[in-house]
Amino acid sequence: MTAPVRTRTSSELIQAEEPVLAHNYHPLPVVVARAEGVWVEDVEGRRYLDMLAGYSALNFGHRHPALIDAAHRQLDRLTLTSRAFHNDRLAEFAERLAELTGQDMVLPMNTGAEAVESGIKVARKWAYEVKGVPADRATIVVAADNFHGRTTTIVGFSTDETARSGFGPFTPGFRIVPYNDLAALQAAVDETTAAVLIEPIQGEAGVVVPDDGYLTGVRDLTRRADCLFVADEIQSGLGRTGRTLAVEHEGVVPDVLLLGKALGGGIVPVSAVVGRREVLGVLRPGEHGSTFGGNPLAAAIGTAVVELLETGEFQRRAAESGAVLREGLGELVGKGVVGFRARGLWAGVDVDPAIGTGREISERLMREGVLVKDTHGSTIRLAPPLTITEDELRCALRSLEKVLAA
Ligand code: IF1
Repeated sequence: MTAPVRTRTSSELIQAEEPVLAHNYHPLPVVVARAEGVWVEDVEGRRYLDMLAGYSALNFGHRHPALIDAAHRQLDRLTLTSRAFHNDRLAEFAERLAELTGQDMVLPMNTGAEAVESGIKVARKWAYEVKGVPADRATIVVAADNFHGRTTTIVGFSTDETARSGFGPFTPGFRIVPYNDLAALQAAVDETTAAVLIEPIQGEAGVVVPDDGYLTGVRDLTRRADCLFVADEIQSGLGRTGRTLAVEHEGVVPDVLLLGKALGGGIVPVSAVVGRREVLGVLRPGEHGSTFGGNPLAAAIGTAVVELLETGEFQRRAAESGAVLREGLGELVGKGVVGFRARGLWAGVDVDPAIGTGREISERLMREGVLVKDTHGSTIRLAPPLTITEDELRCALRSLEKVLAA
């Protein structure tokens, strides 16, 4: 008779990880065991408001019924074929995603970094085959303080020493300019430029919202320079800022969109490069691929995610609840908050360092039953599921006020 499975306590589980799990994170001391909607529960049954939502991968909340149902139905039919064969889910996913984003073609991948890497490869191939850049001379312009993922090529053009030191040598062909600076961008673009790759709002940098007109400027500048505007909407997209895509705040249509995180509904990794036919059309059989990219389970869940976004309900809630969030944060300025940036249900909150570091604030909030993540210094990020109610949002803001006043 097998020994009864003794459920280990939170602290036992945290200790058990230590010798066997790579220490590439420093998680808050909370061990989540179950979740629903905006609420998570730890091993001992304590409940927390999840104000991080998996770094915006849980836009629809934990285990949204429509998404779980789509996953269950597909699990009982087919999960993986590889793309050596067709599957009966991928066409609809690609059609619905292209329509939702106003683009022509979809390249399905899995993680955000894979979508970024695939976008870099496609932009370079477009530069050589369509723009006529000499072989191996293509350049891509990125912004300082960017975050696009953790592969060696991507960290090679990061300006965050923690993310890149010790991982060289790096991939050449990238130019870094200050974010939100059109003159600097203009100076960096030339006949070798394949693309400008930027986040419409910089997430890890602390939810940095560029000046009105910046995205329009990038659009105009890249069109005049005959290079691609590649928008990384992996975190800012899919309802987070109150619109389907953050670029919609300026009515800008990039040549290529990179999507991920919430595209998988918080269930499986789903990402995609979505773009114009002239760009994604450069790929021919055998030139790019992925074991899991476009798998039927991912496509079924991705289609259910697109269906939720087609209603406009989540974008509307992010815009309406986002107004409550902005108002609540405004009332905390001068009471421990020294500044904040917000768009939709996404905010970077700069706390007075005298009160504590972002990590210390996160730990105090955890003890109040609210889970957040610090970014840098004394900035914390707020990005709850878009399903959060205004009462739950006010509850989280009251906890923040209490922690700041302590
Ligand atoms: C970590 C935050 C960091 C992203 C944008 C691509 C990716 C991300 C705009 C890559 C991923 C995640 C990665 C995770 C923490 C989180 C994050 F900003 F969202 F908080 F790090 F900056 N483009 N962001 O934000 O997507 O490969 O992870 O699926 O690495 O610690 P991925």
